[in-house]
Parts: sequence; C-alpha cells; structure tokens
Amino acid sequence: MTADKRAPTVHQALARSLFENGVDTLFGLMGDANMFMIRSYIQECGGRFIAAGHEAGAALMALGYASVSSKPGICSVTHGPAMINTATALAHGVKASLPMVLLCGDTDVEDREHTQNVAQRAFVVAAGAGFEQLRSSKTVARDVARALRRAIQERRPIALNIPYEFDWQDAEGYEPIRIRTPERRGILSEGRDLDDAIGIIATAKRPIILAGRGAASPEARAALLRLAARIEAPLCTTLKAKDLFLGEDFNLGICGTVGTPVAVDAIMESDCIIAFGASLNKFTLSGGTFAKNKRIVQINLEPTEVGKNIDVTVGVVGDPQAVADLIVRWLDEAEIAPSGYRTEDLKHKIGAEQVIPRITRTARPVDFLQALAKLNEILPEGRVLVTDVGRFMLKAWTTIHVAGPSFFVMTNDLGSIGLGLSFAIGAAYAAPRRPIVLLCGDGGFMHGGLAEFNTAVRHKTDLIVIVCNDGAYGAEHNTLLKRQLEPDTILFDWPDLAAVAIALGGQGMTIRSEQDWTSAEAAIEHRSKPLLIDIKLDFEQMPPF
Ligand SMILES: Cc1ncc(C[n+]2csc(CCOP(=O)(O)OP(=O)(O)O)c2C)c(N)n1
Repeated sequence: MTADKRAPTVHQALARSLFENGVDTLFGLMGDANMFMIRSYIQECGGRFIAAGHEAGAALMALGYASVSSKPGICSVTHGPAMINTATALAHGVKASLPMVLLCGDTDVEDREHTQNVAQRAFVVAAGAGFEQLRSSKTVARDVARALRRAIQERRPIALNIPYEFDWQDAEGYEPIRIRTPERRGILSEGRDLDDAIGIIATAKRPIILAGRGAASPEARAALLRLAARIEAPLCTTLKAKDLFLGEDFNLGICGTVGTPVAVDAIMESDCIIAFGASLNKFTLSGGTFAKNKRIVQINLEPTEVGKNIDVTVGVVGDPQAVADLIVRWLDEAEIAPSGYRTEDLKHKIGAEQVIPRITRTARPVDFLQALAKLNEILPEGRVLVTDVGRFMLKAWTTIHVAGPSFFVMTNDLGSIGLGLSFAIGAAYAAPRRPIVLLCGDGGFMHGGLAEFNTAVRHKTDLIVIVCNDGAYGAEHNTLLKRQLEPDTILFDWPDLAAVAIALGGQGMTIRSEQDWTSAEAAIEHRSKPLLIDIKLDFEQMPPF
C-alpha cells in the first residue's frame, strides 16, 4: 500500500473535516493534545491559523468571527487549563447566541494522574454550551459534522472533546462529510394573529417601527421602510441593529436606555410599537417603561422569541420582510389612512439632535463627547466597530456610526469587560479588507486587550484601538458616587499605553488636548500596523453610567 492510499491519522482527518466544511480560519493555541491537528490544518490543508496569546482570546476571536460572519467561528485548544481558560467565551457565546465549535484536546484516558486532567465535560456543561465527544477513530467525519451542525442550528458554542490517544490512530474508512443546513426561508403565517396585528396597526394613531437584528437584512430593511412610510411611523432599532436606518427620514436611532431624548419622547408618546426581529428585552424597552400604555405587535421568525421577555398584545411568527409587505398590501386594499405621526415638528427635532457637537479649542482635558464626535468623523469609512464594556460605551453607541448593523459588534451579552480586543481580531477575519475599530476603556484594555494586541501585530490585522482612558474603573466610580464614597479604590496609574502598544510591535499615540487630533488623523490615515490611540480623559467629567 502506498503512503497516499493509507487512511489519514485522526488528527489529519480532523483537519480535513474542518477544511472540507469551508472552515477558512482556525483560532487557537497549541499544546500536546491539539498541535498535530493544527499543523495538519495549516500545512496539509493550507488553512489559516491565528495563534492567540491566551486561550480566552482564541475562543473570543472565534466568537468575534461568528458575530460578523454567516459561519460559525472555530477554535482549538489543548486540554485541562487551556480548556478551562475558554469558560468566559463559552458562557458569552451562549448568552449572545453565537455559533462556535471549540475543538478541545482531552487527556489520554489511561493517564489518570496527568497534571492537566480535568472533568472537561463538566466545564462545558456548566457554561451552558453543548458537548460532543469524538467517539472513535472511525467516527471523525461524523463527529465533526455533528458539532458544526449543532453550533449552527442551536446558535451556541459546541465543544468537541478529542481524547489524546486517538490522535495518531488511523481514521479508518475516513470519508469527508460536508454538512448542509436548511435555509431559513421566509414563512408567512396568515391567520388570526396577522388579522389582529393589522387591525391594531390600522387603528394606531402614533405607531413606531422597531427593528432588531432579526430584521436587519437588506430585504427586511427595505420592507420596513415601505411600511413605515405607508403608516407614517418613525423608525428605531435595538442596540444590536444600530444604524440600520442611518440617514433615513424619521430615524430615531436606538430604542432603549441609551436612546436620545427625542427618541425617548417619541417612543413614550406612541400608542403602538411594531417590533420586527427584536426580542424586546428590558434594555430595549427601558426596563419595561416604553411598553406601558401602548399596544405591542411583535413579529419574529423564531416562535420562541415571541412573548419571551414581555407580554405582547399580539405576536406573529413570520419573516419580517414578508409580513411587512403583506401588512402594506392589506392596508392599501382597505384604504386605511396613514397615522399622521410623522409631523414636521418631529422631523425638525430629530434633525436638530443629529447636529454633531462642535469641536472647540478647549484646554486639557479632552471633552469626551467632542472626542466621540471627532472619532466619528476621522475613523476610516467602511469600518467595523467593536465596543468593550464600561462607562464610555453608552455615548459611543449613539455617536460613532457604521454602515449597518452587520458592521457593529457589542460585547455586552455577558457583561464582561476586556473581551473586545479578541472579538475585534476575530471580526477582522470575517470582514476582510475592512478596518476594525475597537473602542474600549483603560480597565478593559488592561484586562483582556494587552495579551492579544500583539496577536493583531503578528497577524497584521488592520486594527485601530481607541482607549477611552479616564484612569479609572468608571462604572464603579458611578457606583461609589451614588453612595458618596471617595473614588480612591478605583483609580489606576496605568503605564503609558501608547508606549505599551509600540513595545508590543504596533503603533501608539496619545491625545491629551484638542491639538492632538491632527496627528491622530494622520496616524489613522498612514497606519501600517495595529494602532492604539490613548485618549486621556478626566474621570470626573465622564457622562454617568
Ligand atoms: C470580567 C469583569 N470583571 C469586572 C467587571 C466589573 N466592571 C464593570 S465596568 C468596569 C470598569 C471598566 O473600566 P474601563 O474599561 O476603564 O471603562 P470605564 O467604565 O472607565 O469607561 C468593571 C471593573 C466586569 N464587568 N467584568
């Protein structure tokens, strides 16, 4: 038998199974229980491997990839502590409904006393992720296919556990299995629910259309604009669907706690919210306040989303585009008059609010809101914006814009700081040729950014990191203020972050006054490596959390 005709080893078959299923990027960190598979993926399959500095970063990169791509993110780590290091990413992926496959090596079952031997299944299950086991050397293709299919269909991380002893065994009878998952086609449920929804919309005097990420496709967007124009409803979005209607008439922006004053007023005054592809959680509905004294029509392709977070007046299971178009047709047939909620007065108020704060030549420290407005102006067009967690993010969401929701990644689902930089690297491989902008706090950068900034350097990621540096855990500062306590325990004397970025192999600069913006603009334009811009802010002047 020639070498070519021999069955591949299990580690080769694992690599091939990924490649055969269109996995173009593998994030990970090598150890004895996964390194041969990764070598095969790179050397024999020609796959792209992004070597993270820490397993937490590797798994978060896979989630960042999944956030921007239509495909699951794939990550590989070795056993024991390496696997445990992915716990935050697994829990985050579950909360954020992000498809990911974590290929984790596991200790040789015979080696009970191995230092790295831990109960891996228990960790995976505790994080809320799904668990699959590589069952034998004969089941590689089927087990990989099952993990991929589950990740896509269940929209959560699935760990495929691969005991070390299989690695060099022959994968007898290996035949690749290419998974094919069913398309999520538009379903239109005509019936009583739709009749009731149309009845409510036809009689609404001040309707508002709210779009979530489940209605962010170009087709759904166009249909929602048609419906909004037909019934004369202003438009707004959830945070995750940020900027879906950017530039459109009567766009109120984000609906929720972070909404602008005009948006909040218009939502409070409305008598009917028509929500497409949104789960209507407490953040969108401002703790439920926005839902009071009005009728709510919720349209969603996922039956489990309807009524999940709030009792709605009527729920319709269906494709947002198809339902919106059908509503327009029926309103036309019944010759229902538009609501009249789109007044000149409202248009004027929205327009006045969108005026970007003027950059004034103030002395130090930099004014935070003006800094955000300036960033919106000078950050590269076509950017993907990733935000970390902290006090800085709220105003950033409404001030820095993107070309649509698929270019915006927020990392709040688990409420963890420090996930942003790894998410940003992952997003870069799902959105090639687009510059990635990470907005983070100083606390978040030191928490999770430091380890992976160099990964972006090594892999030549087009990344701009903006650190909103108030030298403090700003969110905690607010908590202390509420109790009138001194902020000394949450103040930090961090190192010079621009110098740190340069030491890590990237570029760095600091903004200490308005005069520094000119150099920042030039640094952004001429960047040749990952660039960190450290904006020095006064922690006492930051907007509240
Ligand atoms: C993993 C984790 N640890 C701690 C916290 C608590 N926490 C919430 S916000 C925050 C401060 C973040 O500071 P920074 O990144 O500088 O942003 P700022 O709030 O100052 O704008 C901390 C420590 C958290 N959310 N997640």
